[in-house]
Amino acid sequence: MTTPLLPTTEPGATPVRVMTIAGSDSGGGAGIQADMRTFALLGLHGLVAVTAVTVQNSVGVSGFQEIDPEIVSAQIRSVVTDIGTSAVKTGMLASGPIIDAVADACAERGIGRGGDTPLVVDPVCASMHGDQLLADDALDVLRRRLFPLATVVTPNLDEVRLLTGIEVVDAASQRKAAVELHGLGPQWALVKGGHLRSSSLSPDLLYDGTDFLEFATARVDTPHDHGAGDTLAAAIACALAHGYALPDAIDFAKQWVTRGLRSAYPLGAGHGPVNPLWRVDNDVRRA
Ligand code: PXL
Repeated sequence: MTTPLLPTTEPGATPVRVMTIAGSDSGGGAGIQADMRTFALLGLHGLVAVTAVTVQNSVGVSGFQEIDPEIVSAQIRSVVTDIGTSAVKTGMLASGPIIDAVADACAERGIGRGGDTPLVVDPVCASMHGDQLLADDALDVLRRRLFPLATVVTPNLDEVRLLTGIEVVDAASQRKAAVELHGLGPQWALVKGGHLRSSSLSPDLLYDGTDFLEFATARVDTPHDHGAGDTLAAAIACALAHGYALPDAIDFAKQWVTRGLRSAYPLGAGHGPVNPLWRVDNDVRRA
C-alpha cells in the first residue's frame, strides 16, 4: 500500500485550513480529538467548533453536556471570518437546536452546497457502544437542515437504518440506501459498508444521483476501531480542502484509515482507537 499523504506546506507558510464541528471525547479516541490528530498529521491547520463535551473512556460514554447553540455558531463565524477554511466536517451535533445553528452559520458563510467550501456531514447518532449522541427529535432536523447542505454524507449502517429505515444486509440494500440518502439532498451519499459482517472487504458505496462507485479496502480485523468513522470523514475533508475531487478524496481517506486501523492499539478495558499516529510511530522507530 502506498503511503497516503497530501501536499505539504513550506515551513513558516500558512497551511491549508480545515474545520471540525464536533464533540469532545475525553478518552481521546474519537470526535474532535480524532479529527485534530488527522488534520495535524496530514499537514493541515485544524479549526474547531465544539458542540458537546462527552464524559467517556474506552468502555463507553457516561454522559455529555451540550454547548449553547449560539456559542457553537459563534465559534464557526469567528474563525471563518478571520482565518478562513477550505473545507468543513461535522461530527456529533447532539441536538436539533445545535444542528439549526450549524446549518444557519454554514449557509451564511458559503459552507456546503451553493457555497465555495465543501461540507462533509458525518451523521453521528451513537457511540460504538450504543450510547446515544444525538437526540431522537434531532434526526429529522439533520435530514431537513444539514443533508441538503452537504457535499457528502458518510453514515455507517446503524445511522443508515435510523435515517432511512433501511436495513443494509447486502449490495442491493446498500444501493437502495444510497439512493434514499441521496434523495435527502446531499451532492453525494457514501454508505459505509464497514459493518457488513458478511464481507472480508470494507465496501463503501458512493452515489451522486447517477452513478454508483464502490470503494473496497481489505477489512482490518481489530476491536480497536474507536473513531474510525470520524477519522475517515476528517481525512475526506482534508483531501477536499486540497482540491481533490470527491471520489479521489474517499480513496485517499480509506487508505488513511486502513493504515490507522492496522496499527490501532489497546487502551483501557474496552476498545482502543484507530491510530492516525502510525506515521509518527514509524518516524520514532526509525530515529
Ligand atoms: O465515533 C463517533 C463519535 C463522534 N464524536 C464523539 C464521540 C463518538 C463516539 O463515541 O464520542 C464525541
